[in-house]
Amino acid sequence: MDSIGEIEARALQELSAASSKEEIKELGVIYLGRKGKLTQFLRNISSLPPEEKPEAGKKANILKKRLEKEFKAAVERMEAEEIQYADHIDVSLPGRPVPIGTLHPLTQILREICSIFQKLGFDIAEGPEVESDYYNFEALNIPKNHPARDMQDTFYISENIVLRTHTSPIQIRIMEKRTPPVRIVAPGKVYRCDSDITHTPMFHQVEGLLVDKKITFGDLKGILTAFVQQMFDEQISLRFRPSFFPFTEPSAEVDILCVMCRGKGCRICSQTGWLEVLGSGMVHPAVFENVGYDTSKYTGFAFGMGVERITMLKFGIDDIRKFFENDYRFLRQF
Ligand code: 2NL
Repeated sequence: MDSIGEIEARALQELSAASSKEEIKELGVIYLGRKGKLTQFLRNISSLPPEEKPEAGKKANILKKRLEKEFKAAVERMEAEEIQYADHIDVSLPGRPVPIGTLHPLTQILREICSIFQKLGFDIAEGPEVESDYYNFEALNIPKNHPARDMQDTFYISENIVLRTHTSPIQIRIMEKRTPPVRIVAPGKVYRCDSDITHTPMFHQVEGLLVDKKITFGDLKGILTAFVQQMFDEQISLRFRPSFFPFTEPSAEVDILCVMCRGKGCRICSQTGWLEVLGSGMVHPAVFENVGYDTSKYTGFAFGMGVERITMLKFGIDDIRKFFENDYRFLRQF
């Protein structure tokens, strides 16, 4: 049988050579386990000559305590080291996949609208969201008593400063700077003091303007028909329905045959069989006069559409507020 001194020397030497928690645990079994060397030694004490028993028992118990302590300390040192190395990068590991996002459905449709008009020869124009009363209303022939100017409908910053209620001011600013021909689309955020299932205080609009010599209502019909066919479907039925805007005369609303019921009448189209997609008209001479265009030389048409409305029709979305809740489960579907 090994002497207690030999067991001690071997155990400590093997412990100092151990390089993992697992090895240390194995040593624990070899020395302190049920059939371990030290356990065995303690069991064999009974067979020693009586005068050696007390001394051997005492030494063996001291060593048992010491080894237990040393093994425990060694495991703790290993664990501390593991934590220390935990933030070292293992370049051989495969990378964690980063989920790929999608463009917001409104961004997708806004870009698609702009892209169709760019192919038809229009340039993109942008402008400020905080506007003067002049650019937002006055220049557009919207009279002082018009309901759109009411505090109930428009966000006022001060008496003469508003959040733009449409992107028309962009077009006024461009016309002030350039002489015809002008062919632009003006996309952007607009603001109205309104909130329910079909209205949000901020929404998106794309307006368009074409001014040149000899522009007629026929040009308006041609361009807007081409747009609607590319946006929805080549075979779509559409109609131009008389309407009114202070900044166009004559004015027309463009409707498409209801995508849900194909004209039969349903909840989506309020039983009319038709869905309104944009507003349009020949630019009112008063607007041209405000920007210094000669109305005997130039005519033009303009139009405007709500991006949320077009997106809801395209993707079959029934509640405008879903666009702004930023619920990824909703947004990732498009
Ligand atoms: C709609 C209708 C429209 C315009 C916008 C416009 C701009 C200028 C001059 C004349 Cl600078 N008109 N814009 C014209 C007709 C309709 O928008 O339903 N928008 C959502």
